[in-house]
This record gives sequence, structure tokens and C-alpha cells, in this order.
Amino acid sequence: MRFLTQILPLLVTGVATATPCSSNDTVLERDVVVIGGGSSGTYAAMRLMDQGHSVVVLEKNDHLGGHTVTYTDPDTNKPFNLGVVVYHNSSIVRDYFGSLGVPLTNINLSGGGREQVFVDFSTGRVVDGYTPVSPEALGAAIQKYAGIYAEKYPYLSLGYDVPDPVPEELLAPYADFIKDNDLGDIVQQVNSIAGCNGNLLERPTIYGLKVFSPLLVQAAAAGFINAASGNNLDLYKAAQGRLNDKQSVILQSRIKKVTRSQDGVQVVVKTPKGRVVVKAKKLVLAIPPTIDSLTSIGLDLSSEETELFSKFKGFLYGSTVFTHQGIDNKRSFGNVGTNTPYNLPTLPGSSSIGPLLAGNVSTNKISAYFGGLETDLTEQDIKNLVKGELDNLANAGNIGQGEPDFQYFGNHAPYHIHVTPEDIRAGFYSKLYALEGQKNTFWTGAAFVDNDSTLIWTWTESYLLKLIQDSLK
Ligand SMILES: Cc1cc2nc3c(=O)[nH]c(=O)nc-3n(C[C@H](O)[C@H](O)[C@H](O)COP(=O)(O)OP(=O)(O)OC[C@H]3O[C@@H](n4cnc5c(N)ncnc54)[C@H](O)[C@@H]3O)c2cc1C
Ligand SMILES: *[C@@H]1O[C@H](CO)[C@@H](O)[C@H](O)[C@H]1NC(C)=O
Ligand SMILES: *[C@@H]1O[C@H](CO)[C@@H](O)[C@H](O)[C@H]1NC(C)=O
Ligand SMILES: *[C@@H]1O[C@H](CO)[C@@H](O)[C@H](O)[C@H]1NC(C)=O
Ligand SMILES: *[C@@H]1O[C@H](CO)[C@@H](O)[C@H](O)[C@H]1NC(C)=O
Ligand SMILES: CC(=O)N[C@H]1CO[C@H](CO)[C@@H](O)[C@@H]1O
Repeated sequence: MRFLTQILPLLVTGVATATPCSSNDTVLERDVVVIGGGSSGTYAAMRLMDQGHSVVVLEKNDHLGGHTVTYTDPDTNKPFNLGVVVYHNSSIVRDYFGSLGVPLTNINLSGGGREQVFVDFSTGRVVDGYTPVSPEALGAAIQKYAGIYAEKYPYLSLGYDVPDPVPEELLAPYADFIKDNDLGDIVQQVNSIAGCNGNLLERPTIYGLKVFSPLLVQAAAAGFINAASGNNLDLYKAAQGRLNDKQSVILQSRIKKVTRSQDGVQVVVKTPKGRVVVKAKKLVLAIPPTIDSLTSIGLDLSSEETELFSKFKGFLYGSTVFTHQGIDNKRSFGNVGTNTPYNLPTLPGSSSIGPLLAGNVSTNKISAYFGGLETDLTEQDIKNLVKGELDNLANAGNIGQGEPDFQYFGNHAPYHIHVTPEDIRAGFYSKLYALEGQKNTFWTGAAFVDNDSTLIWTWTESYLLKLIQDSLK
């Protein structure tokens, strides 16, 4: 120990000369530096702080929350969640909200009893002969599905703890899994949960299973919950306050360089108040782990990290809010395909268009959720796409004529970050998980767990926090 205290100042000076720090740099020393203050990063930071560790969260936006976004309607002042809407009613969620003093409520996703109309947005017309699966048939199919999942793939219900070799049926197209198990009745449901992001049937089965986990099935049956105020960002505002009290969050961070060594981690970050150098024992990376985002923060990637993270690709996914004089707030439209397998909608496109709703509260605004395979569509491309769909609906007489006047646009691409079946067969997820703890770095976020905040927090609680704690001993 004495040896350590003697050598530490030397090391620190050594580091300081290695990276030219100007005399104006603020140096922050912390146990853990968390990069990314969305769902996974904020949760990890709050829990590490609860456990007595010093942390700092570096977030590029001017607020925490990531995919949690709220649109506040200027006419009614009502908040509408346009990113993360639902949480499972689990003790982890209740404890987290409770610890931050943010009240929760049960939510009703039935759309306030509005009529649901199924139309092919690429033609604007109702699809002859298409009727949604009855609730009874859907319930039975989901029950059968949950049974198969629990028996064969329990390791997928939280994270990607896949066996080696990975079962071939997980790599075959989802269409095969559906056909082999006679589960056609769940396809529309799973696709709507998957947010229209990617061609579900052609994707490897593993991803179809991941978007519809038995934990989500159970949570849906029990009823979802969210912030009682209707604004899910309240959780992040409260967390931000708590972190701020301990100088543990830096918003509008521009990370310039991340250097990892055996002794720890150094992050150079440009902030609105000048340059900060963070020296920490451990790094938690909680940004989307695409190679572009990792190189943009100047991370000293190893060749293995570069190879793995270069494989991640995302989809297009997002939402927009607009006014349109041809649409009333009595009906919602769901996009279905004409002559497509299981009537899945054509991509890119919107999965739904209808009144902006929160429970039984609505406004004169319309929302559309869009998705597709290509992440490089521009905002204008996407608005043109939505406008084209609205024109189709109007020309077929399903809505009145009108022009969308866009009030909000949120593109979450690259979303649902994934790799190819060949990569998965070659052990991608085992290699990915083997990175945990290497180079004093811990990885988290939707790409490591699921598209689901509750599941990310559950995984953090049951898996990641223990690893980090042990490494800090
Ligand atoms: C439209 C939509 C609806 C959804 N609905 C739900 C839902 O109802 N329930 C649910 O549980 N999940 C939902 N999700 C899933 C959601 O993606 C996850 O629950 C969760 O947000 C994923 O957490 P994350 O930490 O991986 O990513 P994020 O929450 O996106 O966090 C990443 C953070 O990193 C920050 N960042 C990125 N780059 C940098 C950088 N260079 N420097 C510093 N910070 C950086 C970002 O600004 C962001 O704050 C939805 C997602 C979308 C897009
Ligand atoms: C330190 O900050 C002052 C004022 O903010 C500036 O004038 C000076 O150039 C800075 N010095 C260095 C070495 O960056
Ligand atoms: C969650 O579940 C509990 C117990 O099942 C129930 O009492 C409560 O009303 C539910 N909703 C919320 C918001 O806690
Ligand atoms: C949800 O809302 C619908 C329509 O408004 C209503 O019929 C239903 O009873 C509600 N469900 C619950 C559990 O409150
Ligand atoms: C809307 O729902 C809330 C509870 O979620 C209820 O108290 C209220 O009466 C409902 N309003 C209408 C108009 O149905
Ligand atoms: C894009 C996507 O998969 N979104 C889904 C994430 O999970 C929630 C449920 O937890 C769904 O409601 C979203 O549609």
C-alpha cells in the first residue's frame, strides 16, 4: 500500500505529460467514469453512487435520458412520451423511481377506445381480407411461444448469454421459426413491438426472440407503468439533480480522447466550462457501440474491439408529430402490407399514424412512427416519406386531403444494433461479453441486453454491477 501511495503521484505526473494538459484543465478523480447518460449509463451511475463509489457521467446532450424523449404540446401544455413509453411493473423499476421520488402510474395502452384501421400505407387502401388476429387466438399463440422460449432459449430472456456453438435455429430466418412452430398469429404483434425496424421475417431468429422476451410478455400481461406526470423524462431530471449535487455529471460533453491503461482510465473532455480531464479507475461505456461513435470519442480501441464493434449495424427508427387538417382524432391507422407474408408493412415506412395519445388524453396533433433498413435517410427524406403515405391515405379516401405541418422530428437511428448470422455463428456475442472488465472497461446498453429499459436495469443489477464492484475491490 505504501508503495502504491508513493508511486501514484509519479504515475499521475507521467500521464499528465503524456497528454498535453493546459494549466487551465480541471482534473476530476473518480472511481468510475460513465460515458453516455441514457437509460443504461444513468442507472449504472446512480447505483454505483448508492454503493458508495464516486462517479461522473459524461453526456453529450444538455440533459440525461437518451432515447427517452418528451414532446410537450404547446396548445395544451401536456407531455407525451415519444421515446421510452412503458416500463415493466417490477421491483427494480419501482425502487429506482421511488429512490428518486418520481411517482409511477399504471398505463392503459388501448388508445382511449379509438377505432384501429388497418391500411397499406404504400397504397393508402384497406387490404381486402385482412383482419387482425383475435385477442383469443393471439393470447393462445403467445402462451405457446412463451413455453417454447422458456424451454429452449431461457438464456436469451436477459442479455446475449448464448451457448457455444450457437444453435443453428437461432441463426435461421425468423420466418422459419414461425413456420416450424406454427406461430403465425404472433407475427403482427412482434413486428409492431419491433417498431418496424428491419425486416423481421428475414432477420435471424435470435433477434425476433430478443424483441419479444418472456419478461416482456409477462409485463404486458400484468400491465405497464410509467411516470405519473406523463413525462418519463422526470426520472432523468431527478437523477440529474442527484448527480449534480455531487458534481457527478457533465452535460454537453465533447469527449476528445479516452486512454486506458492498467492503472486506470483518462478521459479528456471539452465542456461548456472548459476542458476537463477525468481520471478514473474504471470506465463504463454506455453509448451506442458502433465503430463510428466509439472512434468519435477518441477511444484507444484494441484491434479486437475494432473488429467486433465494426460489425454492429443499426436500423432506422423514430417518430414525428405534425398537424394535418384531413385527420380527426377518432381513428388510428396501422400499416399492413398487401400480398406480403403475414401482411407485414413495406419498408421504409411508418408503422402507425394516428392521434398523439397518452392514455385517454389526446390533442389535435398526429404522430407517426417510422422505420426501415437504411439509417442514412435524411430528415427531409423521412418527412417526404410520411407525406407520401398521408397523400396515399387521402387519395384512397381514408383521410381528408391536407398537408402535414411538422412540429417535432426525432430520429433514433442507428437503432436496434445487430450483426449478421455469420458473425453470431462465429461467436460474436461470446467475444463481446468477454470484453467486460478488460482494459478497465465495462460495456452496457441496449446492444448488450435488449431494447428495453427495465431489462437493461435488471441486467445491470444481476450482472454488470457485481463485475464492476469486484473490480473496484
Ligand atoms: C422510439 C422509441 C421507443 C422506445 N420505447 C421503449 C419503451 O417503451 N420502453 C423501453 O423500455 N424501451 C423503449 N425503447 C428502447 C430504448 O432504446 C431503451 O429502453 C434505452 O433507451 C436504451 O438505453 P441505452 O442506454 O442503451 O441508450 P440511450 O438511452 O440512447 O443512451 C445513450 C446515451 O449516450 C449519449 N451519447 C451518445 N454519444 C455520446 C458521446 N459521444 N458522448 C457522450 N454521450 C453520448 C446519448 O446522448 C444518450 O443519452 C424505445 C426506443 C425508441 C427509440
Ligand atoms: C486559460 O484560460 C484563459 C482565460 O479563460 C485563457 O486566456 C488562456 O489562454 C488559457 N490558458 C491556456 C494555457 O489554455
Ligand atoms: C404494480 O404492481 C403492484 C402489485 O402487483 C400494484 O399494487 C400496483 O398498483 C402496480 N402499479 C404501480 C404503478 O405500482
Ligand atoms: C383502458 O381503456 C379502455 C378504453 O378507454 C377501457 O375500455 C378499458 O377498460 C381500460 N382498461 C383498464 C384496465 O383500465
Ligand atoms: C382518463 O383516465 C383517467 C385515469 O387514467 C380517469 O381518471 C379519467 O376519468 C379519464 N377521462 C376520461 C374522459 O375518460
Ligand atoms: C424499436 C423497438 O423495439 N421498440 C420497442 C422497445 O420495447 C418497448 C417495450 O418495452 C416497445 O413498446 C417498443 O416498441
